[in-house]
Amino acid sequence: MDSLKKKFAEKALALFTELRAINKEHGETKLDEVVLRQITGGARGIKMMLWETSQLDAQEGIRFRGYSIPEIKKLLPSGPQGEPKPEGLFWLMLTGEIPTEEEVNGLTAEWHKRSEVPQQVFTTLDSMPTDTHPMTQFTIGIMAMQPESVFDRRYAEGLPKTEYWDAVYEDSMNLIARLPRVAAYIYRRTFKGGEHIAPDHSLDWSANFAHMLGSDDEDFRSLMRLYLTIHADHEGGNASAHTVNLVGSTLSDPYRSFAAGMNALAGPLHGLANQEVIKWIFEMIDNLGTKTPTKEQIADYVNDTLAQKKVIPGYGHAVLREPDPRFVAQRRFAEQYIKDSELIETVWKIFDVVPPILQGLGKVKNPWPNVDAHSGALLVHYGFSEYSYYTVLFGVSRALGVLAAGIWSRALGMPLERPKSVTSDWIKQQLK
Ligand code: HAX
Repeated sequence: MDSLKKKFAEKALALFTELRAINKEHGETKLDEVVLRQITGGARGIKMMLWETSQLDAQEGIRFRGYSIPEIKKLLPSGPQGEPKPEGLFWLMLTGEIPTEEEVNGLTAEWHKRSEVPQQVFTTLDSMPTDTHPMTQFTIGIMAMQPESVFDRRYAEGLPKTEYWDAVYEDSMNLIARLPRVAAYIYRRTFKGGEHIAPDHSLDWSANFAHMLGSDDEDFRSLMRLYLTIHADHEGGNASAHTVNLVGSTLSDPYRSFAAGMNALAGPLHGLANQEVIKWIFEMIDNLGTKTPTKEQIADYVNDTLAQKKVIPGYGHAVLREPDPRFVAQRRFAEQYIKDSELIETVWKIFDVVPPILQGLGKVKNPWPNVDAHSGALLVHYGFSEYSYYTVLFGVSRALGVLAAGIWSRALGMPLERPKSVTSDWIKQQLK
């Protein structure tokens, strides 16, 4: 048993026992209320699932096992330039403990050991037209690995409930180990004429991914470490995480549940917003005929977009009510590593211009930027301007959070998810 699995087993067994006792004693305790607006308004704020790996506060933003982004940047083992390694975050999400350098290096080695991608994945991807959207290729690539599922095989052999988590752990570790290779393969076949780059196992998970994408730039490696860390988890209610949780609760294996979640991430109101942001900025630049638009020009363009009944991508959030700390972390990265980028200056000007305009509409609950408002400009700076690929990067990172949470769900014996729906007639009856 690898050391992370051993540590997780101890923690999970203790929490399983504790939760059972809490449930027994307080199972009928009322913790919250639901109002009609929540039922008809996308279930905002309704508490209905357990999610151990992170929690989101509307003002403060995300905390991973209690640690904010600035705290994990300081505390997690990092690459040479100080950006945290996502391996460390995965360890933290599973154990609640900040790992040592040695534990993180051990996890990197474990993922390298498991990283061999079955040939059928490449054959399947190669059968797809190269202009297939990268997110479609990504879910196809994930599903092409499903025949390898340890959970699926062991369940068919009669896996007892108490061992579900063990098989889900194996699948999750294998998936995370292989995703960068699959994702890089999609990038190179779609945009680089199919000239693939072999993995380099002397590098950590993020730097190896950067290498297979085609960059060995030290700054880009650092960006990838930060990017893959901060996109990993955003509590359980967001569409991709919730989808993985729902599908996983049917005991569909991690390949199937993760692929389902990636189809949710591929929606423009969710993860695909990262491609929409840069597309919108490029179109603005084209329309205005300048790479250095003034704030007045940007304001006119924003108003034009709104007049066309479209949203401003990268702004707003279903939970957050302040600028997203993931946006702020990316801005800090740009300030530290990147000098004189007209595109990044434009992203910052948009940040000055958009919130008051959205506020002025009187209906937008959060006028501030979210994680997707900044990421594209950073990627373009390092030569990755193929924006239809951006959500795949998000997806590779999101695997860490949702798969860690999936291991927790099976270890805690979470049942089939099955909330209640109602009809409009039922609502009218209740209001009488
Ligand atoms: N531009 C224009 N209008 C916006 C807006 C924006 N950025 N954000 C919200 N609104 C509008 C809504 O469309 C809604 O209008 P209607 O009443 O006419 O339907 C109104 O303001 C109220 O919406 P809300 O309650 O403030 O926001 P929601 O919780 O319903 O939606 C969204 C949250 C993120 C979907 C929304 O803010 C949005 O569409 N933003 C742009 C797309 C985006 O950036 N998505 C990424 C979000 C973060 C994420 O998941 N990343 O992966």
